[in-house]
Amino acid sequence: MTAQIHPPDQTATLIRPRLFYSSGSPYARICRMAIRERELTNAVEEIETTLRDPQASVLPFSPAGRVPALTLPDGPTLTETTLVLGWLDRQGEAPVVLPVEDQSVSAYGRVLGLLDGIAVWNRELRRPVNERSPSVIALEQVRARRIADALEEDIAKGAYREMSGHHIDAGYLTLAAVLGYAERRHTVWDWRTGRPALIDWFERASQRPAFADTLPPPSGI
Ligand SMILES: N[C@@H](CCC(=O)N[C@@H](CS)C(=O)NCC(=O)O)C(=O)O
Repeated sequence: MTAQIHPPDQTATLIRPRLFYSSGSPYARICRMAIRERELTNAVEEIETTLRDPQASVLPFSPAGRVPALTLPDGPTLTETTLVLGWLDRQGEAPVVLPVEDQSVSAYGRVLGLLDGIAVWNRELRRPVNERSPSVIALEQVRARRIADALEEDIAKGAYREMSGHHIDAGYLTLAAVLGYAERRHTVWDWRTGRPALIDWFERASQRPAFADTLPPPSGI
């Protein structure tokens, strides 16, 4: 079904920005958690779309057909998680989530690198068995282990922590999204063994309402 962007009985000023998402997407979840953390739930409408589907409701707005995609009332559609977070940061009064300080920018990039790798690994596992690439899977397993080991040290040293006022940044949101994804949609990855700091971090992050409100459905992988 195609989403209608200009209902005839509404003026453009009444139409809210629309965030296309899928419930299983960790990238879209980063933005959905940011919307909740920054108290923008009334300002942005969330629309679920299918993916990899010629009928997907996001496709008329973004030829990439990926989520997140944020369609603005005056026309353009923003894609790519970091760019969508940048737009969300320009709304409302709450502290921004995109970091500017070098250490925090580095921390955000590190977990994005983990998420990108897990996404590739997961995509392989969704293929028919005879179409999977063992070498791609092996590479991504090693990458994930390497990054998770680094994160274990980072967290023990105090990275990815809440800031004053319980505010969190994009690195925090992305780490919550990637571990949340591993928990329910990529359980083949045993990220817990030997990583007590990461386990403890995830337990605390899971208690945030924005996390609990955006849980992805289990995928069986
Ligand atoms: N680089 C993009 C990645 C987004 C992405 O890959 N989203 C996945 C869902 S987790 C998607 O829409 N996949 C559909 C497809 O590949 O056609 C971002 O940062 O937002």
